[in-house]
Amino acid sequence: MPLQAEYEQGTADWANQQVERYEATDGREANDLRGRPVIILYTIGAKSGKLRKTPLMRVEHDGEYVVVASKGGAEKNPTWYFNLKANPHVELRDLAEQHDYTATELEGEEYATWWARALETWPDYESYTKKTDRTIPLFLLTPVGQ
Ligand code: F42
Repeated sequence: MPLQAEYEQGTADWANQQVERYEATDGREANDLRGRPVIILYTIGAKSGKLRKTPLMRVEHDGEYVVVASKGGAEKNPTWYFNLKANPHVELRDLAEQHDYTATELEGEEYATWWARALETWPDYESYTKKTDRTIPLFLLTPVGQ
């Protein structure tokens, strides 16, 4: 069941522009960051209840995805982290495919397994861990009703 809420843009213009181009071309354009694959995550705002659209690196394995709440190693988690905690029903667009998923925050061995997969997509994540004391959250997105 697709998310039903009014879309409200975030405050990162470059991210908003990437979302617009990605959606307008079914992922044929604006589908990467420095040549590495990008997906679009759709969440419901924890406070606003608005639909939020966030481009993130594509980390996928056997039909499941992980999204990495790195925000470039910033001191605090990105706000979409709080959206996922409050509303684990999300949508993810991978090029022309858009489906519903349930988000679960990872820890322990599962975290380590998926962290290694995330580094394959975007090695810079490792350097982000040196910029912040927080453990960069990972969310596993498991398909709903596919
Ligand atoms: N960010 C990552 O964290 N990981 C990635 O892998 C990643 C890849 C990536 C690839 C391409 C690209 O263009 C951007 C990429 N980014 C990546 C950046 C990502 O798209 C986000 O810009 C970044 O993670 C910051 O997310 P954010 O949710 O903090 O967005 C800010 C910029 C924002 O829009 N803030 C809004 C604002 O008004 O300040 C609020 C957005 C929001 O969701 N508000 C919630 C609500 O209720 O609506 C409030 C939630 C709360 O409880 O505070």
